Amino acid sequence: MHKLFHKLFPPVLAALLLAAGLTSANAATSTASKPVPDEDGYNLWLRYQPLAPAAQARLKAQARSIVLTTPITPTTTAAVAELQRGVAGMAGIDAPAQTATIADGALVLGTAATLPGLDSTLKTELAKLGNEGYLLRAARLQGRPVTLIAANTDIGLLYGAFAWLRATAGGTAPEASSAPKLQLRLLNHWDNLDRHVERGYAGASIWDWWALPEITDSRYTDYARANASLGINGTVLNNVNSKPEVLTPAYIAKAAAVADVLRPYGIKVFLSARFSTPLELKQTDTADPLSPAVQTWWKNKADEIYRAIPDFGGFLVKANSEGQPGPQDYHRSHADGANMLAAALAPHHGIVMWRAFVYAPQAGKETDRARQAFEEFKPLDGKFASNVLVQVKNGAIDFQPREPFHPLFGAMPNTPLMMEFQITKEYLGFSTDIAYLGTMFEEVLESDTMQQGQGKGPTVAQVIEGSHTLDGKPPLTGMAGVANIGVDRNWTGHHFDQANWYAFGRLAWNPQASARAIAVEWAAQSFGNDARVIGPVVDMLMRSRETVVDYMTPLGLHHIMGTAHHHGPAPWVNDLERPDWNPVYYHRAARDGIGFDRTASGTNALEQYAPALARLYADPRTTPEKYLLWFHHLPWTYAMPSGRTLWAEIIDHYDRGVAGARDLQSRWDALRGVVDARRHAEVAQRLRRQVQNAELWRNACIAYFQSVSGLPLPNGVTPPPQPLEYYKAIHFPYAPGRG
Ligand code: GCV
Repeated sequence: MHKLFHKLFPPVLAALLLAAGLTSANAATSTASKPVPDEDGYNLWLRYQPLAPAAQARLKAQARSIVLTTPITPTTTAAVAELQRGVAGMAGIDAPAQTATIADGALVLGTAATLPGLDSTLKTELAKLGNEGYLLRAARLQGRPVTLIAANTDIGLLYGAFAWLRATAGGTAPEASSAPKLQLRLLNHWDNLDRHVERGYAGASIWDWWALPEITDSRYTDYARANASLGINGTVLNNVNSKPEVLTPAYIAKAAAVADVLRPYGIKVFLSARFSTPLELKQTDTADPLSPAVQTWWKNKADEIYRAIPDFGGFLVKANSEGQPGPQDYHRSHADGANMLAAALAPHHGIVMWRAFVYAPQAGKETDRARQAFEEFKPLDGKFASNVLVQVKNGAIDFQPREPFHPLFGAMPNTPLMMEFQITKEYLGFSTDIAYLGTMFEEVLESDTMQQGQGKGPTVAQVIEGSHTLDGKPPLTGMAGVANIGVDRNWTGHHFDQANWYAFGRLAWNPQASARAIAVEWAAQSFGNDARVIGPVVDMLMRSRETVVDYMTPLGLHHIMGTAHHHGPAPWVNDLERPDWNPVYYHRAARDGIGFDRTASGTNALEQYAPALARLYADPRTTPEKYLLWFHHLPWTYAMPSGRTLWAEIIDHYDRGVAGARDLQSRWDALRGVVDARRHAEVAQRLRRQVQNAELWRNACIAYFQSVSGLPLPNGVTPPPQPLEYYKAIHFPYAPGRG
């Protein structure tokens, strides 16, 4: 061990760092002086590669030492360790860490109370940043020029350390100060207790429930680092399609072991609770939320969980949806169910996230599926306990490549609504196709709900930030992302899917951040601060999702994917048990035209939006083209603004999609030799698959829709190379990720 390390570092901190395996000496040996080797993607955006000489010189001058002025805790230890790791990697120096002397060029971490001689302006600024914000500044302390990482709490210091490293790695000026706009920034793992991940395309679950609690994988610490670097502060460990066993003592102990690893990084553990747990465990004879025995059971269960996990976050619940049990089984409402659990958690300051993803449980009783969550939840506005959030998917159907925002946003001003995005790409090409979701999340968040009139907001981002509430009380706020993480070496299956985890985290911190700026940050950290790489990678990211929309579901088409696994085209499917599981239900293509009439002449789902928006979208001429067939059933010959017929426009989009996929491929090919060989080859393989996938979608959809429209292909369009029956015969019986 480095002697200087022991000399300058107090023994307790030294021991903590050693235990974490994150000493400066370790870090210094990592990558500093070696040529950039092939990468396997494990380090995500926390690569800390050597900077260019001028940037290195600047960094060396800013981080001659790392001075911690607050007490040594697991969290401040993690912050110092990360800074040492980053500085070692990027500048090749072993920045000594210490707790006392502030010297010229020190990187100093502290709070208003511990930073000696902090000027009053900075103190005032800091006071506004809350428990998780941070301030980064070149300043003078005790007359010495230093770089400050200041915050009000340990976790703020950790976030500040990551923010400073991010800016340093990306060659950008650090944000002067920042605080999260949402309180809950959560990953939702759809991970089963047997490690199968529902809608998971990156291998098995990282949570090894069998090995826990005695054995904790070192990957859990790296998971925590990656999430903390984005400000993610909670994780729901198990699938919303939950099992009763997860609330038994054995599994609570396992969850507690994970919580112990994540705690220093500010990440709380939550569990998905199955509503019928006490009944299924045979500890009550009903799961009725109004039964005193059931209420007592949940109260005792909450007490038991908090004894094991004192900072347990709370429950996520999927109830009366897709066969899951819930309060409606007892003729009680969603609010009755949520409030009963909330009462059990309230003494411990736990919360309930109650999902609004519901649609009629019995076949034959459905209205338009897009209407159903609103119909069930809107009447409950204001009826939920104060520690309940209603968690709403971004759109009313189900994580489609494109959906208009969910009409509940803006329609429940007396209920905290939490956004649920899907980071894993169930409907957007799994982990073979590149689709940067930052642009999709941004499109949803910046949508104008028009509750106050067209152009007057609030936007969806403002709704979830809680700025819309009628009573003016600060509500609970949050955003959840269905994780795309598994045990694949690179965590997400596709190197580019790391960008989706990254973008989710950054937008959960600030829902009004720019998807492009986030893409630039990610590219710089993941592939190197090199304009030859950043420009092309950012271009690829920014055009990728629209490309996928073009070759899968252009112009507002939706849910025409293969049955159950949701891979590949299947617009012809019409024989599933429920009408609203069939693609034909969604596209409604017939001889007369295509699209779902959700205006007053159809299901009138449009009436669930604010009047200004409903008026605008009632007319196909004033409906954004991207949502056209979501809201309107139009003749194939309908004249589009481009001058084409609708039929020709649909085909044009499918052709654009294929051209877009090929374009992604050629942009990536041009980066051979600039990006490390291993990641280049791995992405290139997947891009070949993406082009094939795009061609399959294009050909199958054109063949099918032509069979319905009976129209000839417009001049110059290449006919699908195979007859429709060929595409219909393609099956993917072992596609990954099914529920
Ligand atoms: C966890 C969709 C998915 C299911 C998922 C469900 C949900 O239907 O296909 O796998 O179940 O959404 O969000 O609950």
